[in-house]
Amino acid sequence: MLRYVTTNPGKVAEALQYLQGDVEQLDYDYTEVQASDLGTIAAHGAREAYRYADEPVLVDDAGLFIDGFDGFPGPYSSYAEDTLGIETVYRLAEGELDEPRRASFRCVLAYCDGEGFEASPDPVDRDDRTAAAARGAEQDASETRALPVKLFEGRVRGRLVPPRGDGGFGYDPIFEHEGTTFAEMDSEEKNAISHRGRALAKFGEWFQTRTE
Ligand code: ITT
Ligand code: NA
Repeated sequence: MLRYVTTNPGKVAEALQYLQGDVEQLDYDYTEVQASDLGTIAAHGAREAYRYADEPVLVDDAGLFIDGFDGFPGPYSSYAEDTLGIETVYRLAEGELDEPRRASFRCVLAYCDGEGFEASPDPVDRDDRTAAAARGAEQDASETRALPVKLFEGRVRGRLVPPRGDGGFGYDPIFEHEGTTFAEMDSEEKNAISHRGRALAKFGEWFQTRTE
């Protein structure tokens, strides 16, 4: 069973809607390494999550990249949401940037199934994340680097607007694409055009040929 690794129920709703039945959430908070690109963070997370789960995993790292802020908050989007909140992120953009306040959402999916990798023989207690993390940290670094990971990226362009809509999650209410905010779409509509939907489409295509 493929595990969609995230602590974010909003992502799960979209991934399950898209992948339909072949996937289950793994609510595992992998270490987010400090890096300026989502791919590095996701790849690292996928290796760690695979070691933890010992099952095929798909890690989803996403963020909002504001053009006029040189891509900020980007990989720090989660931190900016927790500390400032999305309304303040919008107001900062409104105060500093002229219209249209262009931005993109990006999503990188990282797949790892341990191919070419011998998993640790001792079983991982799934209820003990600290022990699992400690065990992970003890793994030899070269062995970790050898774990193959496949990346799939999706992007969507839009502009920042005052918050509208009750759907979606995160920055969706302040991100408008062709006149509609992502929070004004249901998950099917959002998936059809979103960064995550595009990444999921690429993954789905590849995964299907792989399992045929
Ligand atoms: P996991 O790492 O456990 O998956 P997270 O919510 O921390 O959950 P990210 O680090 O990828 O996930 O998220 C970065 C931020 O971007 C966070 O504040 C999310 O709410 C936001 N975000 C991610 N995808 C989004 C989307 O499709 N629409 C709006 N905001 C999104
Ligand atoms: Na995260």
